[in-house]
Amino acid sequence: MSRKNLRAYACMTAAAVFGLSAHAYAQSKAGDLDDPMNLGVAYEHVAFDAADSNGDGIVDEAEFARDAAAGFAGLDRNHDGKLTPAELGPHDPKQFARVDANGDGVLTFPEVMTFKMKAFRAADKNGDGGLSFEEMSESVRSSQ
Ligand SMILES: [Ca+2]
Ligand SMILES: [Ca+2]
Ligand SMILES: [Ca+2]
Repeated sequence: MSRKNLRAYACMTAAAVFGLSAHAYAQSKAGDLDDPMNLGVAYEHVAFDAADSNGDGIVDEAEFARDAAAGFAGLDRNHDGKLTPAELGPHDPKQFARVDANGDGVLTFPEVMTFKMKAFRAADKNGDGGLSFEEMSESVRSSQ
C-alpha cells in the first residue's frame, strides 16, 4: 500500500477524531489480524511514520495538526466543515460528547482541533513540543 493510501485508511475511522491517528490505525486493523499484539505495534509505526512528514522521528505540533486536519477531511464526506454522528460511523457517544464542546450534536473543525491539540499536549510527556514514537504509543495504550 502506498503512503497516501495508508494515510487515507488511517483517517477513515471515528478514532481518527477521538484518538491519535496511530490509535485509529491500530484499532481499525486489530480485528483483521491474527496476532494484534505484535502487528498492532507495526501498524502504529505506519501511522506514526505517515504523520511524521519530515521523517525526523518526532511528530511535532505542525505535523500533528496536519494529520488531524487530514483525518477530519477524510471523515467529512459532504465537505461542510462539520462531522455528524452518521459521518463518524460507529463511535462511543460519550467520546462524541467530550469533543462536542457546545453540545449541538455536530463536531466542527475547531472543536475537533481543540480536542486533538489537548490530546497532543497530554501525550507530550517531556514537554518538548513533539511526540516520539514512545510517547505516541504510550498515549494510545493509556486511552484504551
Ligand atoms: Ca517530524
Ligand atoms: Ca460533514
Ligand atoms: Ca458542536
